[in-house]
Amino acid sequence: MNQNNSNNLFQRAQTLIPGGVNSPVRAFKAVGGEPLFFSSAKGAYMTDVDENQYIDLINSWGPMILGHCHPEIEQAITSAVKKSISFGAPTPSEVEMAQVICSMVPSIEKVRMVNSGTEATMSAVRLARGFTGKDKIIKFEGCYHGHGDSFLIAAGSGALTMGVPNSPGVTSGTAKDTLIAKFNDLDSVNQLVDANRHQVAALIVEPVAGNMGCVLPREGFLQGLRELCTAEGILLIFDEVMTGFRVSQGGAQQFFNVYPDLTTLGKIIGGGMPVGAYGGKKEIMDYISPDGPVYQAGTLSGNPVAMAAGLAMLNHLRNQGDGFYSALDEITTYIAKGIKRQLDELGLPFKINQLGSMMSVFFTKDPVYDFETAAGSDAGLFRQYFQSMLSSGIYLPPSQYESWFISTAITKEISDQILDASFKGLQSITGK
Ligand code: KE4
Repeated sequence: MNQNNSNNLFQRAQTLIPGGVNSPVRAFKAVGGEPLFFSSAKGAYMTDVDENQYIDLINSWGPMILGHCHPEIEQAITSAVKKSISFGAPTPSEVEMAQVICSMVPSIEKVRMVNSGTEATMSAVRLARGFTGKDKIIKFEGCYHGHGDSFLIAAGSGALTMGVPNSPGVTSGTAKDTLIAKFNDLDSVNQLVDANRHQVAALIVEPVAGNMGCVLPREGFLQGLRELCTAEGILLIFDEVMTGFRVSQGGAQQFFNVYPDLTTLGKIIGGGMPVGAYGGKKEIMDYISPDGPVYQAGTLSGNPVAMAAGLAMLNHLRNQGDGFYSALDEITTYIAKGIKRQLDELGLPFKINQLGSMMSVFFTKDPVYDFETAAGSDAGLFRQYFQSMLSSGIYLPPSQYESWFISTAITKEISDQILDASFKGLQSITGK
């Protein structure tokens, strides 16, 4: 495929932007080659600056669950922007957005809007520390909660992809207050709690991990965290930036019937615009300024154009009912089963993890249930698979440590194109 314009843009971008990208994972470092620059997108497709068209299985890392430029989202943005772009003052759309989020996410009684998932998780942890008066937090190896200092210890996603799960620049003073447990391992959490009794403010977890590739919670794991946190006076934070409105209308907490004290949200709630949020029990949320002492603020928080996009998205999801999520699960299962058949036939080692419209293909013979088993997969094989799919016009996440995201724009016909490209690529890799 001709990539000349992308390559020229990348050369220029690297003289102006660190690594030529505004988020590291976009740089294709883990899969080789140079990143593509895109000019337009519609439905299941994105078109790059060389007029190559791709079926998109990243969907902006989750937000585009309805596919690109859905008419309802587009309409909401264009009509909102005719009235105002930003006030920096309260607006009706923020009240409506808070109402919709509180009505859809079971554990949220009050919610504060911010501008990214990172802001949401940073704020939720500060709130937990302020509310409990305790300093330490527990996170899980391989989970990613944005680039806040407290989280860049054993972090997943781009931090892992770039080989810096423990980022320079995070002070030892900060790092000492972040304790690392193993995903799906309740004993590892108990050991940390025992060794840091009465010092742990919060435990933050991706209820379905998406940042070491897609890794599901084992039966009883989330419930076990809930019971442990309740018993120990530790606030349980579900980081649902990725899973919120993705795995069910009420997110992973509704899907698994386990309810946290605080929830962080992002991605889908902005409909593609920069939006994050954190919310939870009234008694905790009332600890946030201006009613409470814990400070958090934002110039563009609740921006009216972003709220319009987010409201259009959430109202669409709310009006769809459960059939919406079972249809997404069905098409994702169709793709996963098709790739499974191909890998079985060609004799490659693999595990496919999937929940609803999140999935990952790991090239390993062992089950993948935490960071260590995810890291045991063959990244070189993934790299070949990624490049073969890209050359066939299928745009996968450029890292083994990312989840694929299926949108409602992916029809059965498009799924068959994905499977054809997959089989062609796997045959070229295996020479069969
Ligand atoms: P943002 O600050 O990127 O909006 O959200 C951070 C975040 C928080 N929590 C979870 C569970 C997340 O998955 C994320 C961000 N996800 C990555 C994709 N794995 C964003 C892509 C990127 O970093 O470019």
